[in-house]
Amino acid sequence: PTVKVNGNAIEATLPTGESVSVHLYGATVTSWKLANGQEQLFVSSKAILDGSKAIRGGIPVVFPVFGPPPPNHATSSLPQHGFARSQNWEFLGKSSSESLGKKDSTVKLDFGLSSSMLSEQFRKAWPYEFGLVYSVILSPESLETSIHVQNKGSQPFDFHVLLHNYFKIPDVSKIRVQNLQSLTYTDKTDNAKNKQETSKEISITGETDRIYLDTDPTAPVSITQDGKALFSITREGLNTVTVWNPWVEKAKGMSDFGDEEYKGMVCVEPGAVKSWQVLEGGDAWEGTQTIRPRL
Ligand code: TA6
Repeated sequence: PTVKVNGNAIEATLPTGESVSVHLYGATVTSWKLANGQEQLFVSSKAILDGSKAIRGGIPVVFPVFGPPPPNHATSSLPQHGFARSQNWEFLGKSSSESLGKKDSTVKLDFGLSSSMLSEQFRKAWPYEFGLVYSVILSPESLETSIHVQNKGSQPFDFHVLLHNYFKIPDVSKIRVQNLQSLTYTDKTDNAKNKQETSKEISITGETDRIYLDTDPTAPVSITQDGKALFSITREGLNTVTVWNPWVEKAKGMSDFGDEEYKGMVCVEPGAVKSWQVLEGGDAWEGTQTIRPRL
């Protein structure tokens, strides 16, 4: 694999042609291309990449809180979705390994964010000693991203984590999201009411913002078109899956998102956001997603 630094992004290309690009701002994966050069992730044409706002697209890392922080909580004065996606991470290095017996066929990029790197504002808002290591692993068969959370202090802290995948799709009216049937979900477009998913596949016909709870992480959640999987996601340690499309009105309301762009994207976001993960001082926690593209 070749790995190069391009401004504040790290780019890796496999001998087989696949490539990935990771912005140090938020350790946000902003591009994942298959060997045929086809881009798999959606990044808005109006995304802000100068570090003044979370990148609208790719795979933002959400930590330590998902959504608007609750009142009377350690995260209360953090911005929506926490600080991880809005801080510069450091590139810790690369390693390559083999997959399916082929030497050097995959590449792993590691990124770090620790409490000492936080802005004064965020450190004051959430004064815990922590260390995050985010690994991005590219192979010809998949893109895997994994977040390792370490509590480096003596006090326990609680957190959410979520990998906010923006998938690039040809036409939102033609895709379905499969394998969430019979799960309970929180419907953010309907006063956060909890509902049962009765259909075998979900179509997107309007603003959609649902947090599926207690998923079987080994059951692939798939985004399909005409019965073929465009993406399949399995997880470890991430037992919620959020499905989001802003649709017309919310798209118009986002300055870093084109009015029509909702038609070419869908977010399917593995996370651990049903309840607070509690991490005792000195302990660590890890969550991983593996995304398999249409091959
Ligand atoms: O993806 C779920 C969600 O929480 C939506 O409710 C919407 O707010 C989205 O995240 C984007 O949030 P952002 O803060 O990036 O505009």
